[in-house]
Amino acid sequence: MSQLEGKLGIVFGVANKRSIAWAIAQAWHRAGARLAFTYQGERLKENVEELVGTFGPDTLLLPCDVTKDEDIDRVFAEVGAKFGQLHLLLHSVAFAPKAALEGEFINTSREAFRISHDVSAYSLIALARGAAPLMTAGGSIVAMTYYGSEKVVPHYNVMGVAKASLESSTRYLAYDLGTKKIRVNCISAGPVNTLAARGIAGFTEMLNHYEAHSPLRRNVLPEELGATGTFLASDGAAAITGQVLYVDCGYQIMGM
Ligand code: NAD
Ligand code: 0WE
Repeated sequence: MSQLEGKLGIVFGVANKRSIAWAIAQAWHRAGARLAFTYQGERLKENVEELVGTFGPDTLLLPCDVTKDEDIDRVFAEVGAKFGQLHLLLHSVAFAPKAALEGEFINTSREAFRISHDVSAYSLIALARGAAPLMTAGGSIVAMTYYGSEKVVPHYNVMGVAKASLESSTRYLAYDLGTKKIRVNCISAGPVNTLAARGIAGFTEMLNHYEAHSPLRRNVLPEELGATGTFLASDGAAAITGQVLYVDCGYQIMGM
């Protein structure tokens, strides 16, 4: 019951109670981990404060825009001061300008490409570099990805290309950090109705499509992403690194 007893972790990407990051954070917390959290900016502060408060009044909560090196530096300085060490890091952050997810991929602007890759892929490298010096007893870094990285999902567009970069970065980071016993893996989730999904035209149809065509004939539940996140963070996954684990009710195996 206490797979993560004594582990110290940091979570990036909680926006509200529907966030995948919140589902995984709750699972990590229930498994015994002590967690710090970051939020993107003032707009989300109150929301995240309220959620994180349920883990106790002294839960470390810091602002962090992952496109700002100074924010990242400050976060790891403060986590180092408070925890002294770190075992777990969750990367559950993605963003592409809305217009890039609406039109055709061929019209992706240089700026939309840059922003998508900076927020959704480069940030994993920067966060891993910040966390590694604190992961002195080894660690587990988990990032969230999606199938649109390997197959064309209409309108996912530049986010698919950024997720391909995130998954490849996971492998290169796993190689660099392996000697320090730090593992780096991705969870590729099937569609989940979160803030990031809500604005997407046709998202309900996508949920229906997975329900009709995935081997398990249903959609993934947030608590199932939490359970996989806990497994990857645990010593049961001690020999697993550089992988993309599909938690999608089997959808990814289908050819038709
Ligand atoms: P969400 O909106 O709850 O989470 C996205 C998070 O990214 C938010 O907390 C937001 O504040 C953060 N973020 C965006 N730009 C940022 C920046 N510059 N600095 C710091 N934080 C920033 O939505 P979610 O669906 O929980 O998404 C979490 C992750 O899961 C993303 O990587 C997403 O690609 C991935 N994912 C989502 C689904 C899905 O269907 N919802 C499926 C597979 C993978
Ligand atoms: O990774 C994602 C979505 C990430 C995302 C969502 C938004 C919406 C609001 C990134 N940037 C933005 N920018 C915004 O302005 N998913 C896996 C969910 C998702 O998004 C899709 C999907 C799926 C699935 C977009 C098109 C098609 C399918």
